[in-house]
Amino acid sequence: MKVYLGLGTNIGSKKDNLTRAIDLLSLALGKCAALSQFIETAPWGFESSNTFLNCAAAFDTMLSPLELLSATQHIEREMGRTQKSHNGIYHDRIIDIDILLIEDTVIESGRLTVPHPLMHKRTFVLEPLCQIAPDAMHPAIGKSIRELLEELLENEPNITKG
Ligand code: PH2
Ligand code: MG
Ligand code: MG
Repeated sequence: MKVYLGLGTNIGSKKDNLTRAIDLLSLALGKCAALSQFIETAPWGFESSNTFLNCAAAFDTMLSPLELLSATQHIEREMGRTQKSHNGIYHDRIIDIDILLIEDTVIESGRLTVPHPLMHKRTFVLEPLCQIAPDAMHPAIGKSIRELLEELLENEPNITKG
């Protein structure tokens, strides 16, 4: 099935970090079916002097949602990620891999929430995702990625980054 992931990094060699993560994800998940541009964004939700590089990617995978979560977390650790975000407290990171969409699946379990609960509020997620999947539907909100991005930009016309 097709899954959409959001990737972000704001320390180290950011371009290399995203490229390495995509390579490792292809090995663990299956073929990378689409990759957005890498876009520079301002830190959202926390203060840092390190800007982000974000992208979105689609993979064709046979993994179950929880296997997918384990694989992404394993790659984050393998690449040297130490601190995880908790209760909206964010930290600088070498790599963050977030599960955005898994086809039209809706999951709310202790370990995993899909679609990603904040994706529709974040231009750093929707902009790259819209490059590769403008017509993909958010199964809980019932709107396409393009519609969600347009709404977000209308509501926050001055915020083009982050
Ligand atoms: N990720 C966060 C919090 N804030 N800001 C930007 N620009 N890019 C991110 O990937 C990002 C963020 C939580 O994971
Ligand atoms: Mg994240
Ligand atoms: Mg994360």
